[in-house]
Amino acid sequence: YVDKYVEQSQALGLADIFEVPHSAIHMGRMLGEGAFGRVHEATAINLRRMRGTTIVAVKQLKPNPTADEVAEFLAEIEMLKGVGTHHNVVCFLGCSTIKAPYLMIMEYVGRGNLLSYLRAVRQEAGKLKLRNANYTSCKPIGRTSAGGGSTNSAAGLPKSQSVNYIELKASSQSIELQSSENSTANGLGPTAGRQPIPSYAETTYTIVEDEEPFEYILDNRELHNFALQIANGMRFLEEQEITHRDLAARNVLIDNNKTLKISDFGLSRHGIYTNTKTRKLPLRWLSIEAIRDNVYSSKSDIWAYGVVLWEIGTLGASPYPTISNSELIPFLLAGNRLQRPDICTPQVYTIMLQCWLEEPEERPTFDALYRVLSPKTTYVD
Ligand code: ACK
Repeated sequence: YVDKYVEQSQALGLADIFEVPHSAIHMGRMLGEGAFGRVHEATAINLRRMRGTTIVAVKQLKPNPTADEVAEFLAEIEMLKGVGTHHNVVCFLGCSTIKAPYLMIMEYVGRGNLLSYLRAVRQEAGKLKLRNANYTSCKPIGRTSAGGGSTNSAAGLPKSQSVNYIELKASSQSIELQSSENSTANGLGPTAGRQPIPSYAETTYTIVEDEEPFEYILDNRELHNFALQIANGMRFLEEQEITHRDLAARNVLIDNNKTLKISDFGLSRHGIYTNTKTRKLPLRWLSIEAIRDNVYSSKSDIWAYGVVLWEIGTLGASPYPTISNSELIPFLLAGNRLQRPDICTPQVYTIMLQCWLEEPEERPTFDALYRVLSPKTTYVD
């Protein structure tokens, strides 16, 4: 697909092979809005290594972005150019960065984010007792037209994603924080003891979606597999010393084959990173040293991964529902952690607790977690 402007820019070294002309992108419906941008379904013509028309997802900034937001978006695109491909990481396909609106073109992941998926399952399964029930419903649960942000308020869950991101001042130790969101979900308690063998509870629920082969199933093997897939994608990033910094169920996508893909690299950086700006950050997914000292590493991603395991175990609850933002650090420093979700075995809870160890170096690596969670591993009690 020839666009003279892009060709000339490439010839002059002002654009690279990833550059795609706007004329090659036909924007479709909006899929949703994140904290930092909006995502549309689109068709792209003759992408690099993809002749013909491809359905893609296109991320762009919200209207009237600040200079900082533009710089961060372009930095995210630059970062993605260097990330190789992995089946558990959303594939970067190209970008438009010569002319505004700047676009990031990604592989289209058909079933939206994992948080919405878990909450859809919970909404159905929640009508029943959570244990020892077989459940089949023919009620269709489709992808919401503009997923992401709005979720079911019936479950007492937040309506807006933006509540997950709190403005944190980089230099300040005593951080002024907004009041916390409310949620009716699980309460909190002190840390529990450690035991081996990871898994979720054994009960199986099947929620069948009408007309399509895609099923909203809730069973321990599937939840376990979710945990494994996310560890696998993160292991790939860890290997390249990329710190994601915003790992959360809302930033993991699910496709028609139940393959999970880590997305939203908006905050990602190479190596250990000290935040020097005031920016919106996902407080309740952050480790102690990330909140207190602004230091991010694969070990703070590991902390966030522990919270994602908890989100899976609670079918999409919001973390620390009874704790205000300003209470969170004292709460964590006193040794308190999120409580074991009902459908988590003590074994998988042990992994969470290891992810939430105060000393970053004592936390496991993603590689170790992947191996622990891998079905090939045998455990001895
Ligand atoms: O649940 P969703 O539809 O899945 O709502 C969010 C929304 O955009 C804001 O992040 C969706 N989204 C993000 N990236 C992609 C992608 N690569 N493919 C499909 N949907 C995406 C996400």
